[in-house]
Amino acid sequence: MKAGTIILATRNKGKILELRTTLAGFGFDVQGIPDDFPETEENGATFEENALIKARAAAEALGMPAAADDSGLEVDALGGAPGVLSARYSDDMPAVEGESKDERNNRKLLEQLADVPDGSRSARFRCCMALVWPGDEFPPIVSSGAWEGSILRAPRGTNGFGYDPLFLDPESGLTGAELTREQKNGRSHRGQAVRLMLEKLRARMEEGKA
Ligand code: ITT
Repeated sequence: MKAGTIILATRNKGKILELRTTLAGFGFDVQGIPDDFPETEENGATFEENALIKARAAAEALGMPAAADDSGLEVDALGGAPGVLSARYSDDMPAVEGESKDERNNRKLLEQLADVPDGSRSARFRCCMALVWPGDEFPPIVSSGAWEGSILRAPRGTNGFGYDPLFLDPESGLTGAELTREQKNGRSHRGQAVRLMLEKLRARMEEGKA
């Protein structure tokens, strides 16, 4: 396979913004999934299973290589929750009018951690990426990344998406939502995973096996 067209199998606009530049820089023509593409049920037990489920569904339906990311936040004081359920974390809470899903997730996280002292709020973002080809000629490429940090008591910043305003990067002292997109990509779980995926793909292409 040459670095041709690749489907980015996600509906999350934040992920698309972060991944598109890196993939385009590698020479890919990046396409999203069509608006009417059916929702894929993410019933895997791990980030890797869910990334493979999403990428495989798009690759087979659209007949093109597809990359998907499954990611989430693991909070130590919550035993690793919300983990693979990060996107659906606050689905059990009534929505406040005008509140986005990300805002509701963040509100629940702050409520759950209200009594947890500052020194015990460690957390990490994890991301698993899968690149899948249609058919069974080429095996999938899977890569992952992790970004260590801690959870603040109030949101800071307006960049990024999801839990970024509450996630403090210890090296910079800034939240995921205060870092620029380039700074976040340089250190984030997703930045690590996509760079590793591209390294593995480059090695495959050099062997003539992709
Ligand atoms: P797709 O399945 O369509 O890709 P999604 O948003 O449902 O979109 P996931 O199932 O992978 O994606 O859920 C990821 C959850 O973790 C979601 O709530 C995100 O907001 C959060 N998350 C993942 N990466 C993040 C990041 O870099 N910054 C902040 N939050 C992040």
